[in-house]
Amino acid sequence: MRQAFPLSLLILGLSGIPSLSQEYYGIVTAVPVYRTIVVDGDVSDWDGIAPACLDPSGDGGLHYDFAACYLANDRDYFYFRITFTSPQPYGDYFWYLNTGFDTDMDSNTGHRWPAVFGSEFNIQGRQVFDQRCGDWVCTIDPASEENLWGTFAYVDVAPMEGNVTDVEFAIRRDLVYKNMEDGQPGLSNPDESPLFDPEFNDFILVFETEDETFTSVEWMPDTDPNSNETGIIYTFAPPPADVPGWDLY
Ligand SMILES: [Ca+2]
Ligand SMILES: [Ca+2]
Ligand SMILES: [Ca+2]
Ligand SMILES: [Ca+2]
Repeated sequence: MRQAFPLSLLILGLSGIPSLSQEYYGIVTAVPVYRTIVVDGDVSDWDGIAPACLDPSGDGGLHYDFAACYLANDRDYFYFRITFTSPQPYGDYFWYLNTGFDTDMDSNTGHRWPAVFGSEFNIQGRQVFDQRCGDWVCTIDPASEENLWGTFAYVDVAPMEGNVTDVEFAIRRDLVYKNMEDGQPGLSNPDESPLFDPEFNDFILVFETEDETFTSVEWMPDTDPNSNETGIIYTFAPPPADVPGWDLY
């Protein structure tokens, strides 16, 4: 069940002055950005887009320390970019870094994280995992290297090799919970419902990294010290208004 987000939090998020990283904690509201991004590892196409969140240095996990993230969308894709505090080996240890999506904006549904956050799906590397049942991966078949660890869809990611400061991602807005053509991985609920419900225009995402025991170490945004909440509210930006067509006259 999707819940309306408490108005007080929305007001807090909107009134925050996005100048100091200390202010990016708890629930953060991103400014919607309509832009098409090429996922090629070159971040020049993000020029002029302000960070949706900044993060302190030194609070990272085993391999990764978040510094910032950037968000955008066009008609077909949601794009995000993670910036690390220094060059870090994204493609070599991506299973220590997760991006969770709370698409019903209800922290009590989906997979409950150590923070107050309930994700319906999660992205790790190029892989997308169904978490609507509450488990880490909602599959019938046990996860294995052969069944791609429960992956049911892929996103575009670059770069996937070397030490990098920035990683670009693109996920199709029309993805559905559906088994792949080869039958993998055996989703427990392949109901073909959309990941991003077209009835709603917004969702919450969070970035997380872990230590060597896969224990959550850092979050972006940092959790609210009082409520343990975290997440960035993103609302899909509409396409730029069409220039009035002279052919109408
Ligand atoms: Ca690019
Ligand atoms: Ca950090
Ligand atoms: Ca949820
Ligand atoms: Ca952090």
